[in-house]
Parts: sequence; structure tokens; C-alpha cells
Amino acid sequence: MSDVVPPEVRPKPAVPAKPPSVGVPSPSSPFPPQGPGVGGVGVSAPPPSAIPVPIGSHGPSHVSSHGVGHGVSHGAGHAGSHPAAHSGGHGHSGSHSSSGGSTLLGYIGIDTIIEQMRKKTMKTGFDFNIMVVGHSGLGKSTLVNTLFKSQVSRKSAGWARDEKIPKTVEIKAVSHVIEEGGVKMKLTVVDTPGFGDQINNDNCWEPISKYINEQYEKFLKEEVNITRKKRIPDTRMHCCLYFISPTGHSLRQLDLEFMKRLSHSVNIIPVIAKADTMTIEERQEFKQRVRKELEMSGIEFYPQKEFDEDMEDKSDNDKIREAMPFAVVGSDKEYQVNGKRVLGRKTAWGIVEVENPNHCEFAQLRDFLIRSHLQDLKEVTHNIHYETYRAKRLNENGGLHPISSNDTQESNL
Ligand SMILES: Nc1nc2c(ncn2[C@@H]2O[C@H](COP(=O)(O)OP(=O)(O)OP(=O)(O)O)[C@@H](O)[C@H]2O)c(=O)[nH]1
Ligand SMILES: [Mg+2]
Repeated sequence: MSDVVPPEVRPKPAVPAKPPSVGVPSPSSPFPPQGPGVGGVGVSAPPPSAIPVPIGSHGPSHVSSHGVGHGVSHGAGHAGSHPAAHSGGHGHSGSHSSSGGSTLLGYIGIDTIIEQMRKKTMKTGFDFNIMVVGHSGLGKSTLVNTLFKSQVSRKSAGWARDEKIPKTVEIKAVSHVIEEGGVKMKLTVVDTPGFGDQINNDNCWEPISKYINEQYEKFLKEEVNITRKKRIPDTRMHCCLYFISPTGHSLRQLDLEFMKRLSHSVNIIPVIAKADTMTIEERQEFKQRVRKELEMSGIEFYPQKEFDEDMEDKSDNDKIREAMPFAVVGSDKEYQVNGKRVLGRKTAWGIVEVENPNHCEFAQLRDFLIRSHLQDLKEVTHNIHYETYRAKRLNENGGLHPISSNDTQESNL
């Protein structure tokens, strides 16, 4: 893993790294043991314990989170050397064995599963899908561009600099295959039209809710097909960045309503838009206020407390929950700052640097999404949100039987 990324593109994660948990969780976990769709790695710089795991439909992802965490240093360091070391004798017997059986056999090689999983992930790659939602004009489309032009995907830097981003009028998915250290991630960001402009904003969440459910439906249809694809393309939304207007005042009723409805079908990550319009104090105060209002309205955003798997998870996620919602700034323009090209917004009093943690929390958001919680976002999507949709759909159909291809059922989940 050490040759994966050159050190200069590997800044320390701005949020505490969370070791990815893979496959079947501990018995206390709320997740049922579902295979497909899970898997993934931190893209830019996985924490030491972040080992890629396959996403293939029935890949060997059934390892407990602790198993993976421990296996990494062992597997990564020794895989390859072990088989040779053991072919000639029992040099390691005793040191690796804990039960009577394995004492007799010596080293078995269970820890090489990590290396095997890593190789599989390198081959298959994985999908990661993000959606941006919120009131009109809050910088959603700009942030989509920022994500692709920032350190998430430096390679895609060829763009028309002076092109103004038009108002978004339809749901649009933009995808990019990003490759790092031989691991391929297909990152899709789904841009949505802003809402709140109409005189009547009733049910303005419907098109977005429909889109989310359509992706679940697509996946479900593939799953219940008699001849299933070896790997089902995953277009399900793994998270939804919900843009909050930087008003400094209470959240709008529409925001609360929207988040409440969506939070049952997708991982909601609230973000404060256009953070450059607030002072540091205003930003801190507003963040606190938003957290409180969300709590009072019973809106659970990601990472949801109820899905913390253990105390370590809880303590890591508590820190993140206290830092949310991340206050972000978006831009697709580059400027020269101290001899370096940076993404930023040029103002009369200076340049707001998008990826500078002293200026805004975009880097924190990016690290949280990709370096520490990517795997977990995929798991919660698959094991909780998709599972809820699937159970409801299969019940509606009176059991497990294939759904015909012209069945255009839409769920009101
Ligand atoms: N100050 C500031 N302005 C921003 C930021 N991000 C985007 N903008 C500006 O806000 C305006 C709207 O940006 P868009 O990205 O089109 O906003 P949107 O949310 O996609 O708008 P709709 O498609 O209408 O929903 C543009 O003039 C952007 O340059 C930001 O972080 N700070
Ligand atoms: Mg837009």
C-alpha cells in the first residue's frame, strides 16, 4: 500500500480516520449480512487499516470489522512470503496457532484473505454515488465541479474556465472513473435542480425521492433476475449532501420537511453552503443552531447514532457529528497562491481557498466522505436503506419472484 500515492497528494485526513468495517458486522450490529454492493477503499490515502475489499456481488466480504483491522498489517506485510516460508517445514507453527488443530498443522494462511480481497478489488473497482440537494442557487452545481477538480480527482483538470454554471433544470448524473494506486473508483455525482423558487413548493421532494427509489428498483430488478449479473452496477445513492442556506437564522420549514422525508431512504449529510459569506463566529454559532434544530425535529443525519457499531465507532462518530454540518465553499476556478495552483474564490480582500482547512471545511467533508466513511456509507445504504426498500417491494409483490421488466412501480417510502 505504501507505493499507492505519492506523499505530496496524501495530506493527513482532516477528520479522524475510521477503519472500514467489512461485510458481516458484530452480532450486536443492526446490519444483516448482505453481500452485494459493499466494498471500497479510501481513495486518496487510506488510513493504515483501510484495505480494499471486493465489491463483487458475492465477494469474500464476510469478515468482521475487527478481523479486517488486524489482518491488514499482518496480511499486507507477510502475504506472499508466508507460503514460501511454510512450504519447507513448520517454522511458524506455534507462533500462529491458537488452537490444538492449527498447532499440528502450523501456519494455515488465513491472513492471506486480505491480500486476496485486495487483488479482487483492484480488478473490479467500485462505485460511489453522491447526490447534491437543496434550495436554488446555493452552489450545488459548483460543488459538483469542485469535487471533481479538487484532490478527489486532480486528473480531470481540463475544463472551460470561463463557462458560467447554468441553473440546473433537471436531475443529471456526472461520472468519472478515478484511479489511484491501481484501484478504480467510479464516482458519480448527481446534480439536482434547486427548489424553493416556486410559489407552491408542496411536494418538491418528490422528484428526488423518486430518483432515489428508481435506483433501488434497478438494483432490485437485477438481483431478482434468474440470470444475475456477476456484478450488479450500483447506481444507488450512497449519500445526499443537503445544502443549507447560510442565513444564520433558523432552518426553513422546507429544509426540515425535505430532510425528514429523505432521511428514511438515503444517508443525509447536511452542509452549510457558501461558508465564505459568514464570519468564523457566525459559522460556529450557526452550525450549533442547525444541529440543535435537526435534533429537535428528530432528523437523523449520517452517521446515524443508532448504527454506531461499538464504543470506538461511537467516539469517532461523535467527533464528526459535533463537527457537522460542514461549512463548505465551492469553486471551479484556479488561482496562484504562494506559487501553487489552488481552487478558490477571488474576492476584493483575498482568495478563499476551497481546500485550505483554515478557510472552510471542504477538505474535512471530502476526507469524511472518501477517506474515512466511504465503506460505511455503502454499507448503510445497502444494509439499511436498500434493505427497507427491498423488503417493502417484495412484500408488495407477495414474495420473492421476478419483477417483470415493464413493471414501473414507484414506492412512496
Ligand atoms: N460566495 C459563494 N458563492 C458561491 C459558492 N458556490 C457557488 N457560488 C455562486 O453561487 C451561484 C449559484 O451557483 P450554482 O452552483 O449554480 O448553484 P446551484 O445550487 O446549483 O443552483 P440551482 O441549479 O439553481 O439550484 C453562482 O454564481 C456561483 O458562482 C460559494 O461557496 N460561495
Ligand atoms: Mg445547479
